[in-house]
Amino acid sequence: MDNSSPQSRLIDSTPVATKDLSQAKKDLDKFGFCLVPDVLTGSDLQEARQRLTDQAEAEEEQGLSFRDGGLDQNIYLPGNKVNKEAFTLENGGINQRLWMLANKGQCFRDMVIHPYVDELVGHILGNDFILSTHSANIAKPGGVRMGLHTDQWWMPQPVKPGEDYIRPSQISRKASESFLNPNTDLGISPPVVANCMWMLSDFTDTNGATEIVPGSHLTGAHPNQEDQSSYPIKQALGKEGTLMVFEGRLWHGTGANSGNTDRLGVLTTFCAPQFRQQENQTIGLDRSLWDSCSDKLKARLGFKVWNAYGRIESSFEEMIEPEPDRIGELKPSKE
Ligand SMILES: O=C(O)CCC(=O)C(=O)O
Repeated sequence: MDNSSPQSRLIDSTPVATKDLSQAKKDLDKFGFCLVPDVLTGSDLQEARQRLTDQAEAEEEQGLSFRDGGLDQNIYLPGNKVNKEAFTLENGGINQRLWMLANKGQCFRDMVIHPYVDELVGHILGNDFILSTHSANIAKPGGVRMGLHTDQWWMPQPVKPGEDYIRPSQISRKASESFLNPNTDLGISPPVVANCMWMLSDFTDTNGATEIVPGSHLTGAHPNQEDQSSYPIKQALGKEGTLMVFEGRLWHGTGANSGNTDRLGVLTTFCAPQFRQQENQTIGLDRSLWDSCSDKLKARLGFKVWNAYGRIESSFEEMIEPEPDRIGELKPSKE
């Protein structure tokens, strides 16, 4: 293979799960992801699994369930508009997604501030990262491949000085030419997102373990959404309790579940503090939880001001409040 082609950076193997965090960081650098076994064990694992399955059942019962991964789901309407009605069991959805887990259990809030997250996500993003999405994906029997994508599909590609570029707000999930076949002589974009997959059940090659392409994070390219048949796709396999951390440029997606058990995964996705969170954690946080949130959790949720970004009034503010004093239209007392 041509050594300068993006494909030459792909690696035909996966890292061995390790509790040695310095090795895990090397794996992140080399493969784009790492696997840490037994991060959740015993009652912690049991509690997280129970909380997730109870919440999932209740959301289904109450008509709140979001389902994707169905073979016959009619996701697009004419004109490429997303069909909002498609994401239900009745309309062919299989995998159950749960959103805004910060509101749905202490065990989920604990994941956001876990020391391994500080270490491994911090290795990718530096210390001040914030929560982008906290969701679960229960990959159920019959669910199909999600398809490879990156978690920073919106990140502008490097350009030559003066060269035309895709206007940042026009970047689309369907990668265009400069994303599919980038000129890597210009360098590649750094990771600005990092994702944690908490395996609350075993992840196997039949129950939908996450598909990944090792080394794809260094290609500068994004995967083609139309045809992925030539990519050397592997799966991130692990025992229950394993934490997989992967960086935002890695090509990945949910695998097909051809087995007969649910694959329980929680995805805690972080971004650097200058980027927009996918779920609006600051507006979305259940206000009754505020007093019990540690400063560290508040910071991760996005309440901490970063270099004057995210503030409301004074740029010296360090932490914003969920119900801040707002200064409205004022008039001087003597007019
Ligand atoms: O469920 C998985 O294995 C990965 C999910 C994913 O890539 C996504 O939701 O963007």
